[in-house]
Amino acid sequence: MKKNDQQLEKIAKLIEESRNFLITAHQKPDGDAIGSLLALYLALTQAGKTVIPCLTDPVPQNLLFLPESGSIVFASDLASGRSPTLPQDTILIVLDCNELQRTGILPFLPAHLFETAVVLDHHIARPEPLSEFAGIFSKPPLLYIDTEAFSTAALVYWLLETMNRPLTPEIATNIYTGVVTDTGSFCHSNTNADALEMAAALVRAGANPHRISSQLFQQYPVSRHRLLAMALNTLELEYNGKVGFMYVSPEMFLQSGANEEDAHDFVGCLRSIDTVELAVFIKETSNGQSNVSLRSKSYFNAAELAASFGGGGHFHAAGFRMNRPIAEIKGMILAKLADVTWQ
Ligand SMILES: [Mn+2]
Repeated sequence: MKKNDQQLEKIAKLIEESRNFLITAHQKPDGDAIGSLLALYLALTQAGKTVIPCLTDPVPQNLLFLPESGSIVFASDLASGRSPTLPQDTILIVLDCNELQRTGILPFLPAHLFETAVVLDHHIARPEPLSEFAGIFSKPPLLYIDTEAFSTAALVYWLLETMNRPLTPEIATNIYTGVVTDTGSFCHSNTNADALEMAAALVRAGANPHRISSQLFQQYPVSRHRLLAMALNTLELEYNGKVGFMYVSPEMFLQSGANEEDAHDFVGCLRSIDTVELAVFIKETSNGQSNVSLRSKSYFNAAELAASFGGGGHFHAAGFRMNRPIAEIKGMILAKLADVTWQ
C-alpha cells in the first residue's frame, strides 16, 4: 500500500537529515493524536534521533496503555527545565492539527528555537497554515495536510514506509489505535479499503485489535455512565427530529463524579437516533467555557457549521468552543439552521 507522494518524500528526507525533534499534537489529545505522536517518537528514537514527545494536556486514562505513553513530556515541564533542553536546530513536528495555537505549547517555548516545522494532519486547514509563525522558523514549514486521510496515524504509517522504518509491535499498536479511534472502529464514512488494509498490516506487525478496543472502549469508570444518564435526560429534538441536542453542565460532573474527558463520544449516542441527521452535544466545563461537538450522519456539513463559530473539523465530525450559557449556544445554532433543507 505504498503512498508515492513527493511532499511525504521531502518530509522523510528532512527527518533523515536532521537530529533533534520536538513532536507535539493538539490539546485534549485523542487516540489519533497520541497514537501518532508515540508511533513517530518510537520510530525516530529507534533511528537514533533525539526526540521529545510533548503535550500540553495529560494522557486520558483509556490511552495510558499505549506503548511509551510514560515518555510524554508536558509542555509545562519543558519551560521549567525539568526536561532535556532543546538545541537550536530542532525540528518541530505538529500532528493531527495544523495550527500552532491548537497545540497549546507556544507559551512554554523560547522564541526562535526551531529550524523549521513539519505538519502531518487531516483536518481542513486555513489557506496558509502556520503563516503567522513564519518568523519563528529559519526555513519554511513543510506541510502534509490530507483531508481525505482517515487518520493522522495513517500519515505517520505512510511516512515510516517512505523512510523504510520497520513496524515494531509497539509502533503498530500506536498507529492502529489512531486508525480505530478516527474511523469510529471502522464505522465512519472515512473507512475505506486503505484503512482496512492498513489495519491488517498493523495486526500482522503485532497490533492486537481485541486488546486495543477493550482498552479504548471497555474500561470506563461507572461515573461516566452516571453522567451519560444525566446527559440523556437533557435530550431534545428540533427540526422534526433532524437535529438532536444534549448537554452536560458543571453540576452534573460534580453529581456523577465523572471528569470532563468521560463525556467523550456522548455525541455519538445522540447521532444514533434514527431521525437525527445532526447531533449537537454541549459540554460546559467548570470555567464557564463550553465545548460544542457536532456530528452529522450523511449530508449535513458539520465542518461548515463549526467554522461559522470559529471552530473546525471534518464534514461529519467537527466542533467549536464558546464562552456563553448552554441555552444561548443552542439558540445561536438553531438560528443558523433555519434555512437548512432537511432530507
Ligand atoms: Mn485525527
